[in-house]
Amino acid sequence: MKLYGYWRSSASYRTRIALHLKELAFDYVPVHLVRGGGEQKQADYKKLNPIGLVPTLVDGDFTINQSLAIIEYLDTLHPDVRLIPTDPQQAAIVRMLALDMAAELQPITNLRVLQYLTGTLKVTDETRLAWIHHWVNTTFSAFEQRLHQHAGSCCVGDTVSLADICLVPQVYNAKRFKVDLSPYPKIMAVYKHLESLAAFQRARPEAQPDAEPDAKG
Ligand SMILES: N[C@@H](CCC(=O)N[C@@H](CS)C(=O)NCC(=O)O)C(=O)O
Repeated sequence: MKLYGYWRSSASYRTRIALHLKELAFDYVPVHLVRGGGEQKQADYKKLNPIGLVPTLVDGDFTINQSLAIIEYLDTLHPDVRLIPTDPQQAAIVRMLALDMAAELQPITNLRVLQYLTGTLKVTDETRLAWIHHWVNTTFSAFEQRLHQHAGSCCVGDTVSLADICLVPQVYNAKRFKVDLSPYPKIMAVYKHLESLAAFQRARPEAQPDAEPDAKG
């Protein structure tokens, strides 16, 4: 399998975590999201993903985009380590938490949205940062409450699931943009536990071959 991604992309990060949890071998193909205006927008890459976003998974002659679709595909093919529970209610809770991160928060803090804010709408860097902080805090406040209802050491009980896979990259981003995370002790306790797991460590942005030198470690 081949995974086209970018070290700091949260959707790529999710997919890498899933692949490592399932111990599936893959070749990682970096797509630089900034250099030259963004390789994701070039015609060659758009043959793989017309939306011009990473990640893309290529499995033999099958090509698929959208990290959640990729992860569900892997979960169906390789169910030994289940990322979405079989119990319908538990599965719905896992998907609800995953979508809080992947559908409500990530898209409005994505690179192209931020570039539109500063490039086209000419907002200042300070306003752009205020936008990020506002949406992280709005989503994390609700998520913190959800975790009080559902979490153990992981987002849902003590079993790693798609919810955890979606949470970790958003906490990484929040830290990157220096959001104060002290109001979210439950999120941070779950994050700390997940960070200690080998699959999450292998998937970390800094551990990827395309990580920028000063970020490696
Ligand atoms: N819903 C998509 C989101 C993909 C996405 O937003 N990818 C970002 C990186 S996390 C990207 O490629 N951004 C490039 C850009 O905004 O131009 C998924 O889960 O795969």
